[in-house]
Amino acid sequence: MNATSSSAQADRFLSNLQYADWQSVPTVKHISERDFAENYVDPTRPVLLGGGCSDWAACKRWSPDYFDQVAGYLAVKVKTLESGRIEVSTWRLADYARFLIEQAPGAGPPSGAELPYCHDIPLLGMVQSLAEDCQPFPAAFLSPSYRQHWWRYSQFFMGPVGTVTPLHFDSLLSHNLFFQIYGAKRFTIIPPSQVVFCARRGWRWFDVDPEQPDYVSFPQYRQVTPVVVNVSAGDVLYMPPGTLHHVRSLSTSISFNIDWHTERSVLDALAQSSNGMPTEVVHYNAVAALAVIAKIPEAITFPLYQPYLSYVN
Ligand SMILES: O=C(O)CCC(=O)C(=O)O
Ligand SMILES: [Fe+2]
Repeated sequence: MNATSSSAQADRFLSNLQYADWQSVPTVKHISERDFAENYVDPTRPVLLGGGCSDWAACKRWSPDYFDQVAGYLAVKVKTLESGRIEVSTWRLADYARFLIEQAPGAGPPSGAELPYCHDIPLLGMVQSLAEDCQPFPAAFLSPSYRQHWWRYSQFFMGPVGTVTPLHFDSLLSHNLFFQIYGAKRFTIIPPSQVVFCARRGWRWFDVDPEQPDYVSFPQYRQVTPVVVNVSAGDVLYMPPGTLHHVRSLSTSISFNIDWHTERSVLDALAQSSNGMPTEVVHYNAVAALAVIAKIPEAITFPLYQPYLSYVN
């Protein structure tokens, strides 16, 4: 695809997705489900829920060593996120935990795109006791069809200091609730309205590095207003659909997220189906619409949705 057709595609994407053009991320300490829905989810504004999950047993228990103990036998996918491509290898979780424990004191290299990162795996759906560590869980923050088995929809991240997830938005154009359990991460986030200035590549990745923008190659990036949010253990970050995010681990880190749709977000996402959205993503969004809008039972929709949780794109 040449530069002109790629930016024309991004323009169509931009004009269809009419989400808030926020310039800051407030931190709130206590928030009701109604406040969360009315002030953040409905108007598509990000928010940091400071200490939002700090009471969970997970925040006391989880560490690389804990995962060795509770699920060391599991084989997990580990990624290296090189610019432009994702390499995947399989590790025993015990070996990966050992790697983290041995690696931690050395603090790792400053730029970690080549570090092995246990990234985006549905671990809470595989080990039941992990969800029990996350109580009281704010299930009412999610749409009703996700609440009963929220852990099935979660994606887990564990990695060393210095790992980087390059700039992207989440494939389904879903809402994202991100739980930081151990260690800290630095998010650089950009509203979806600025997507056209960030050198989009394919469906959801971007060539600009927000930590060191190359203004010669990407002069339009000067118009972007990135917001840096430090997310510490016990914090919860909410990102609205289409938020561009670049994520750096500031220490050894353990986190998980839940991508979920509302009626509006899934319809908005389906409206992007002809704008370069991969066929698989159209499929998973259609399944989400069956659950969220048509209220088709989870027993039917979840088996159709589940492959999304292992889908690398
Ligand atoms: O924590 C990371 O490295 C990436 C997180 C992310 O991209 C997400 O939650 O969607
Ligand atoms: Fe993401």
